[in-house]
Amino acid sequence: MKKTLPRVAARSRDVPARRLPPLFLQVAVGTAAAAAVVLACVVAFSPFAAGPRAMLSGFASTVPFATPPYADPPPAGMGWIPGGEFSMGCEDPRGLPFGGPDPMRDARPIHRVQVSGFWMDRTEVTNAQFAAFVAATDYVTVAERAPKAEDFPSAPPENLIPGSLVFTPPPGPVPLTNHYSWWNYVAGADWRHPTGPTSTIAGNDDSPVVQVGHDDASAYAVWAGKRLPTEAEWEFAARGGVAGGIYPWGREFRPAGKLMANTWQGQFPLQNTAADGYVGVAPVGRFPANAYGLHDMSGNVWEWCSDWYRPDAYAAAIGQTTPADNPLGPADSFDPQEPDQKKRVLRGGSFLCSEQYCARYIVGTRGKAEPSSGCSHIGFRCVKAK
Ligand SMILES: [Ca+2]
Repeated sequence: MKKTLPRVAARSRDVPARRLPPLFLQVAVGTAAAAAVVLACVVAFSPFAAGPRAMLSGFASTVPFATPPYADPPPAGMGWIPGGEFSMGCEDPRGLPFGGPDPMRDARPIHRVQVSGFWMDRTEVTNAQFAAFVAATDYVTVAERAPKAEDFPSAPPENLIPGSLVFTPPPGPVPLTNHYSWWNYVAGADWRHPTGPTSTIAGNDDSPVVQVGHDDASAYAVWAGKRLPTEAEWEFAARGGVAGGIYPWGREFRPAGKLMANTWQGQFPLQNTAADGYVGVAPVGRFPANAYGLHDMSGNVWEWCSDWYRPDAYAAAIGQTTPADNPLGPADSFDPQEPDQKKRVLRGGSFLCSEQYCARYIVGTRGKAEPSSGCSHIGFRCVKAK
């Protein structure tokens, strides 16, 4: 696939940005919207939907498997996720407190899925963990490699320089319709220098590694004897056995006034008041774990999943009579917002998520990014399964 220069680059510096940030404002696809209506009915009256209705329409009870963990002792730093049958997807959150402006149409229809048991990293992969991988393998991340001229035929050679995308607050208010207003391609930004060549990860061993593309995350996972989670595994784990939760911890964004995840407070993208204690990434595990012992499944950094992204991916569930069994996602990718870019799924939102713009700290929502896209708010965690 021929890669293209981003609009901002073509307009200003003509820097080749092979790494596009995930798009948060998603456009409804007519077929997907229609499918949502159809399957909402299918699920609501499904004969295989287990248990009583949950509070939200479309969701039925989570039925965990009784399969015991297969490894003894447990893999270090990982929690056992029993697997089971659950309702996957997200209702339209608009109108909810902190629900944000997006209908999240790509997260419907809500449908039944089952996943087998697996181990999952309790936290996002840290700088120290990624450094151990690089030390052992001499791996060079995508952001550290010079873009190839054949991928960017219109770019002048002097612009084919390694770098990555860095969140940069604009100097003043900007429309929230153009995310390039707050994303800059920064030469020399990489996982060791997350916000640019003069930045460092020294002293931040326990912070999540960022500026890693999907290939980088996959390479780490192979080295660690693990793999990236499927989108279904990720959501099952994030829900913690609770059906129809809005967040990994429940249905209130701030239970008893307590902030439960590293998100954005203040006017996005100008000012983060850091009411949760952090302007940017937080060290992993600083916020409460969900019922499966997993930290930061909402917020902090986005997490790569193995699935290709399509906004209509869940339409495959229309007419299903049994739960989708360990789904791997669609066979290919298509994003109508950027049809020339293949995308992989991201989950969980990041420290940039705000009710004014993104709100993808909501547990069933979906993100996406071009696989070579390193960003200062994208990381990952791994799973281990038989
Ligand atoms: Ca996260």
